[in-house]
Amino acid sequence: MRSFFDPRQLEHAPAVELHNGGFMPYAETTARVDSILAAIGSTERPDDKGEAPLLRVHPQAYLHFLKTAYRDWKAADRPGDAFPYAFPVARRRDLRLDRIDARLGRYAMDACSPISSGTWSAAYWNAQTALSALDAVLAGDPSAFALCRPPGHHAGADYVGGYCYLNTAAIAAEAAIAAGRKRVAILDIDYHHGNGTQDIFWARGDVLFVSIHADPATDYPFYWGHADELGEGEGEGATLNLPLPRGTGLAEFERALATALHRIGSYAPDLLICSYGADTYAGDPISHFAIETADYAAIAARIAALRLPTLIVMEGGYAVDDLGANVAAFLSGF
Ligand code: SP5
Ligand code: ZN
Repeated sequence: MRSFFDPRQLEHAPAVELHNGGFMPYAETTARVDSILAAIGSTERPDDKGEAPLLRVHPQAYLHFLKTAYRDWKAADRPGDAFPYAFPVARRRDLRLDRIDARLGRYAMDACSPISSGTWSAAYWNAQTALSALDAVLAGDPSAFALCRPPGHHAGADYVGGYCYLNTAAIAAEAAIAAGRKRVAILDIDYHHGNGTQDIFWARGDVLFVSIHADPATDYPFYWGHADELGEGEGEGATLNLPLPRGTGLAEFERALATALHRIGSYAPDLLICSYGADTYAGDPISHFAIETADYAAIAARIAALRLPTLIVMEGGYAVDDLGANVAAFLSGF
C-alpha cells in the first residue's frame, strides 16, 4: 500500500495542553510520527494542490485565523503558544474579533489545541498528504495510507479542537466528490468521537458518517457521539454513532464494527475513508479501551472485506512506543 507523509507536518509542536486544571505535556507529539515511520518504512511526499480543496470544507476567515493566530499572539507580547480562554457561547452574528483572544475563543471548541509557530504549515501539508493519498485511490489503488498528523476529526468547518486544525477526512471526502464520486462513507474508529466530521456532514446525504468510539458520557468530546444523533434534513439517517463503554476489547469492538460495516455496505459508497486512531489501544495513556496490537490486523481485515476503494487517514494514538507497531498491524491486515 502506498503511504504519504510530508516532514513539514512536524512543524506543529506545542509544548503543553490544558488538562485537569493545569498545563501538561502535549500528548500529540512529533515522536508519534517517528514511531510510525520506523514501523511502516518509506513514504511518499504529497503534491501541492493549494488551498482550493481546503476551502471546500473550511471558510477563508478560518484559514486566515490559523495562518495569523501565532503571529498575532506574539505581536500582543504573549508567552508560549496561543491558547483560548474565553468562548462566545452565545454566538451573536457580529462578534467583534479584533483582539487575538477574541479570535482564539471564537475559532476553538476547547483548550487542547494551542497554535504554535508551525501549526499552519503542518496543518496545510497534512491536508496535502491526505489529498495525494486520495489521488492514489481515485487512480485505482485499492487503498492508500495518509500519515496525517496533526489529526483532523475534532476540527469543524470553523473551529480547532482535540489536537485538530484542518479536518483531513472531510477535505478528502469533498475532494472525492469534486472529482466525481457520488457517495462517500467515512468510518471513524478513533477512540474519541469524530465530532468535527459529524458536524461538517450533519445535513448531507452524500456523505455517510459512521463512528465507533468511547461513550461521550465518560469521554471527550462529551457533547457529541451519542447513539441518538442521526443527522438532519438531507442527512437524516446518514450519521451512525456506536458508543462503547470504557474497557471495551476486541470482541465488543467487533460487534459494533459488524453493525458499522453492514450500514456502510447498504449505503454502497464509491469510496470509503477510514479515520483510524490507534488510541483504542490497551496501552494508550489517555484512553480506556483494551485493543491489542494484533487486534488491529483483524479489525483492518474486516474493513478491507468490504472491497471498497479505501483511503486510510491517521487520527489519534498516544502510546508512542507501540504506535508504530499498531499502525503497521492495521496496514498489514488491510
Ligand atoms: C485526535 C484525538 O485523539 N484527540 C483527542 C483529544 C483528547 N483531548 C482530551 C484528553 C486530554 C488528555 N490530555 C492528557 C495530556 C497528558 N500529557
Ligand atoms: Zn482520539
